[in-house]
Amino acid sequence: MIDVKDLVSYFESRDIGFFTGVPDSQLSSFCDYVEENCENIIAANEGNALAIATGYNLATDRYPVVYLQNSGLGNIVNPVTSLTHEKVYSIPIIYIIGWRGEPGVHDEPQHIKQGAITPDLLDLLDISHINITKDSEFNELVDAFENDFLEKLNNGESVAIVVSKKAFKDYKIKKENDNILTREQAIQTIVDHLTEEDIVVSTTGKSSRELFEYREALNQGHGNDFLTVGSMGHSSSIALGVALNTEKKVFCFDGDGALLMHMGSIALIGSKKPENFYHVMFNNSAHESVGGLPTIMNQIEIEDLVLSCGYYKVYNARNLDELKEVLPLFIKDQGPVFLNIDVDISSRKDLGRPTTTPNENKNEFKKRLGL
Ligand SMILES: Cc1ncc(C[n+]2csc(CCOP(=O)(O)OP(=O)(O)O)c2C)c(N)n1
Repeated sequence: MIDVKDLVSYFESRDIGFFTGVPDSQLSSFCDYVEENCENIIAANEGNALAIATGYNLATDRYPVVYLQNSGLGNIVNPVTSLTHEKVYSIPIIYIIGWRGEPGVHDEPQHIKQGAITPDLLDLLDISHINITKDSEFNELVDAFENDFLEKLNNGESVAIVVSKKAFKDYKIKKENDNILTREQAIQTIVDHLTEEDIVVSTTGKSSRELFEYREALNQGHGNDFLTVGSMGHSSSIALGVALNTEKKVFCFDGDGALLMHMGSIALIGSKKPENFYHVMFNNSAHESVGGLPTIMNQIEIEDLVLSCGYYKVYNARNLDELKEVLPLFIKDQGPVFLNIDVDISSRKDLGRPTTTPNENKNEFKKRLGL
């Protein structure tokens, strides 16, 4: 196991002190530590982080650190191949990558393919990498940098530390906001107001897990719900594609981190104006599902943002009473409309995961749409 404090101290001894990325549960000790102690920018998406890191390097000549879950590798492929690669601008980057779906380690379906191709993908991108596991010693990492990586960085190449489960010692900072409603209460309250006809497209992380568990508890089946278990940030675009092709009401259950990740989608929804589109955002201004580090959503005037994109109306709820009051109005309104629900940064410790496969869910969902 590696103490994140030792790793960051080592970086500092080599004049490496700028961090940017998207939080990951497997990297939570590292992410918490740099958030508390270092210059750190939590980016909207991983490509965004890489671009910020590039600007930092251009302006300082120092090596930036970009951290991400391996799901985010897809978001960096374009800026790696067309911006930072040696064949383009040769920007040296140190990546810290959480390895979900590592072969031989049990994980969820959305991580399996990306987990299997992670080392090969890094090879294809010409990013040298070292894997650290719970058995790794700090010295191995230092040796890799001293004997190999620092020289590569000096030549404009990029390097990566690929982090297996439990490779970092625990380090945790407290995260809370002033909200009182839980995301799970909000999800259950909305589901209670939906009809058998209404469709839900839910976002990546615990929102989809909470929705799945509530449908289980109600014995309603899962055919009305498309769970966007991977592809963070895309649930609203999936919902748009569905809404434009069905007469049913389509509810997107979004997270603030997910909405920020691909915020262009709300401009598209606002311009296409599907009248059956109901966008709900569970707003904790945090990436709760992966440890609770902040997003910048609480610095945004959501109403101005969404209305300027072309939505007709924005509703707000800060507690259960307000939610119960606005829900009937929201659901009766003509879309696209938006409901911002302020929720706390918490989830149940014993929250389960979908017990049916993504393909089973997809087939049920399509059947419900009449296919
Ligand atoms: C492209 C990509 N990057 C990162 C992740 C890891 N990840 C899963 S859920 C999540 C946080 C989601 O935050 P938000 O949308 O605000 O929802 P919350 O968990 O707070 O309800 C992250 C970063 C991912 N699945 N995919």
